[in-house]
Amino acid sequence: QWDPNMPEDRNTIVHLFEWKFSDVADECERFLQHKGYGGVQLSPVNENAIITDPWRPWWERYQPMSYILQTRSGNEAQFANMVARCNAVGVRVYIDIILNHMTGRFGIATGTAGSWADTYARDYPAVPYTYLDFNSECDIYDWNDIWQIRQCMLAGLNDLNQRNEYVRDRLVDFLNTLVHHGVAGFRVDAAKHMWPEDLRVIFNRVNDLNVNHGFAPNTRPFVYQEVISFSDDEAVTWRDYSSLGRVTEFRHSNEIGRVFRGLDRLVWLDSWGTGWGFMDSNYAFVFVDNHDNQRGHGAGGPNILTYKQSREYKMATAFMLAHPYGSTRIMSSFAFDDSEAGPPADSNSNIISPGINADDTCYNGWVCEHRWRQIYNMVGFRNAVKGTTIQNWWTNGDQQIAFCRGNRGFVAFTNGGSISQTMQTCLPAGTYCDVISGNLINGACTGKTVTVDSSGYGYVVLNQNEEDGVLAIHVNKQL
Ligand code: QV4
Ligand code: CA
Repeated sequence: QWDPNMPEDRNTIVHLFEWKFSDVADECERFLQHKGYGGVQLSPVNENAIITDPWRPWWERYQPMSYILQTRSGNEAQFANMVARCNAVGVRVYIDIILNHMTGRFGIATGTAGSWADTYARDYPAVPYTYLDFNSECDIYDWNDIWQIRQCMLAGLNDLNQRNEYVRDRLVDFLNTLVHHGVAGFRVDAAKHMWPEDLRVIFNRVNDLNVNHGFAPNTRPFVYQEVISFSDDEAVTWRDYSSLGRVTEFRHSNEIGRVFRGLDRLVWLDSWGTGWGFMDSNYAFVFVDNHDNQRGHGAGGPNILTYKQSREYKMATAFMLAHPYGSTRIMSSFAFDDSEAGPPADSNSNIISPGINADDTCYNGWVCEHRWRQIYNMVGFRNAVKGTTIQNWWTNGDQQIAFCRGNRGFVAFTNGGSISQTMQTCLPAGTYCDVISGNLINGACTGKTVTVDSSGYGYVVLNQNEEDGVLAIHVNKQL
């Protein structure tokens, strides 16, 4: 389904890429619930092949060995504990599920739960799967050929046959185990490489969400499917999957990067969404970057913004969260130079926990974009303006825009030149704390303020040399 099953006063999933379960649970309790985040996306939770060349790359988790819940993030007991703790504080859990394939082909593989597989023979005794459960041993070389995309091996990964009832049963059992533990939905890896009619059968057999974890009876899992497509003329597009759940909108990621890199003008953002060729908002799952394109995998490219371009990245993220288009996700990365490198780990290759600084940011190699003030405060903004539309769109005709979200929030952006003028904020009279330049702490704003008169007008100052080219105020942060 298309609804993420979050509490009413929450929004946005944060992808805690490669985090350990125990750290995720702590983060739900100590941070995410307080900032209004609605959920976390985890890295794949089922057993993966241990890759040693290169040494323990992040992408080893996309090579399943079995459906045993044991990875470098933790085991089944730790998983169950984490989901329960997050649900208890209203933060939902979404799992990255790999239904399309098993491992690559490199001889005998050993998994993170100790399982064994013969990858050339396609023998995975820990499931068990044999060669009978897979599609052809062809490579995808023609990306205009629907049959190849679905029936051949993506990146040389042994391609499961989802038409096979035995395979369907194994996949449904796996998903039902996750539902039993209290997850709220799934990120469907490589959905483009599976037939929608097979996915429909599989999803329909998954149980309703677990009422013991606070879900209403008959609630279906949220589904967001990874389909990379940039044109509706491609062989496979979002339209093939939107009846099953949401679909990743990679054009959003590419275009928002292009705009905030200054390669397009903010004035054109008035038609953001379908006006830019994107899929309908009700189907769209959006993000500024993801774990692939931030490092040149998947649909990477020069436009993609990451934490490495922090000013532009924060501005793009603020725009995404201020705009009503789509269901939103924030990437939370570990720092990397090498695009293959795995997460911060000790000398025994155990993942190490993020350290937390006094100013909420992270250390130990974790970037924690979701803990940047400008980002988490815009999650709060999105909660405050829920259900409203854009109104009073203003622009200087070039690289400056501002708009209201109903009478609940107001935001201004500059990607060139300073703003200093009276504007219609649509807000009730009062003094508001700009949640980009500061925080409202004990009734005082540590950043800029905007005083709004009884007609909704306020004097907005946003200089081009400020740390961030954004100003955002909303009804929940009034002095
Ligand atoms: C290598 C050769 C192949 C050869 C094969 C032989 O490159 O030509 O056939 O060996 O065995 C890794 C390596 C890759 C290696 C492969 C198999 O990078 O070089 O092939 O393993 O051993 C991630 C990484 C991939 C990685 C994969 C599995 O991005 O590099 O492959 O994990 O470890 C398309 C799809 C889209 C996909 C995207 C990356 O439409 O669905 O490519 N995105 C998702 C995930 C992504 C993940 C996968 C799919 C696969 O977001 O993270 O790939 O689960 O756009
Ligand atoms: Ca396939």
